[in-house]
Amino acid sequence: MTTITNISSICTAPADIRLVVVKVETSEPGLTGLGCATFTQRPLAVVEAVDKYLAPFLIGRNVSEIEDIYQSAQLSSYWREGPVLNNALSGVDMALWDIKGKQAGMPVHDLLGGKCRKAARVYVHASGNSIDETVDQAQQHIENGFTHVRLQSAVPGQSTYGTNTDLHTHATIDGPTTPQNVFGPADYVRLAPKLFEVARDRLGWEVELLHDVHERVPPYLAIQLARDLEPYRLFFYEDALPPEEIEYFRQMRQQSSIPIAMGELFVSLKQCMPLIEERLIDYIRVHLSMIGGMTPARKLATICEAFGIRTAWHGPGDCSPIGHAANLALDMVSPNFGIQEFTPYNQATLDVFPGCNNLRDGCIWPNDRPGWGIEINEALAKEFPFPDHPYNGAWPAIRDRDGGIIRP
Ligand code: GCO
Ligand code: MG
Repeated sequence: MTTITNISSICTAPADIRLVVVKVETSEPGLTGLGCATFTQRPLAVVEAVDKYLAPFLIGRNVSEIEDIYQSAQLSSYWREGPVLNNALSGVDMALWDIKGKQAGMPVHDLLGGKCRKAARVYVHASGNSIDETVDQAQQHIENGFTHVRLQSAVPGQSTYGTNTDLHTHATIDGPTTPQNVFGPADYVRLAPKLFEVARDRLGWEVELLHDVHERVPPYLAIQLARDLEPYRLFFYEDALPPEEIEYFRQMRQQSSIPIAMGELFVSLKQCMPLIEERLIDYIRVHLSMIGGMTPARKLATICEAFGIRTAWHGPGDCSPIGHAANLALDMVSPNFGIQEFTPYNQATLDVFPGCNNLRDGCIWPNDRPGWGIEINEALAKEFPFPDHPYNGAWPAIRDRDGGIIRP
């Protein structure tokens, strides 16, 4: 029997974004696994949960019992779920899938039933401080072979998600509201249709365009914008409402034919169920480590398949290459795959994580090596310590012109 002998967390930021990767060591010499546990706004809380709670609970367990380890570890705190505990659990869970793959000599997608496509088509981000800047960048992506591009453009003088004006790092949380952290939902909702009008004009109708609202507007404006964007034939309309307002998807569905993608703020599989059961969305886009890892995510993929909902797993920069590999494994095996969000790696990330999946022809390709097929160079990882971050990673408040909080 192969057992868990050690569980530890590796903190690294090769792209200046704080990543947490969990390493599980086993009684078999040289056999280790890696899992993504990245909650970039609260990484040290996750590290504590791994080191102080999961490690003592799980050392000695049989590595083969992934499902039972998942269930028992989750219930070991009695109160469960939430992004901190889920990320900690995901780190261990993904590492165990990596280990199982290495034991079997198979990539994880083979353990899950085998590929039903050769690669996963991705969407990338175009963002700018003006509409023209955004569309120029989209043009570049298209020239580089991408077929799906998400467009975000800043409202002049305001902090707007997905653009350079979205100042996660330098707005002050209790200082005066500066132009940088002001956001007017109505201004943004007026601008976004113009962005897509220009984009269709300049880019044509072949390219697939996407947009992320980042849960920043009240429900009635999210519904209005859905209708206003309809003529531009978006591939999907992303995270229009926060998890607290999901009942409004019913009205959005009735009033607009725009394809709806939702889920990056969800922190459990069960939270997704009302939207799935009523077929209120077209794409599920949870962040795998935020719902607890591969074990719940593969169930979610299958549940969605039964309801005709496609997958679009969250793939931002604050997801380690191990997390991206887990996304890709599901993309490979899911008949209901829709699209994969992807943030191209910088050179430092490629160096720290040898084996990163390959980006080519607008798709990511698995490397077909056992497990995730990705290693970590721990010595090099240490050369990219967490950057200093205002409030140690907490996000600054985004405020309406009157000073009221905007609730993403
Ligand atoms: C996306 C997301 C991200 C999140 C980030 C939060 O669609 O990729 O909205 O950009 O904001 O993951 O840490
Ligand atoms: Mg998003």
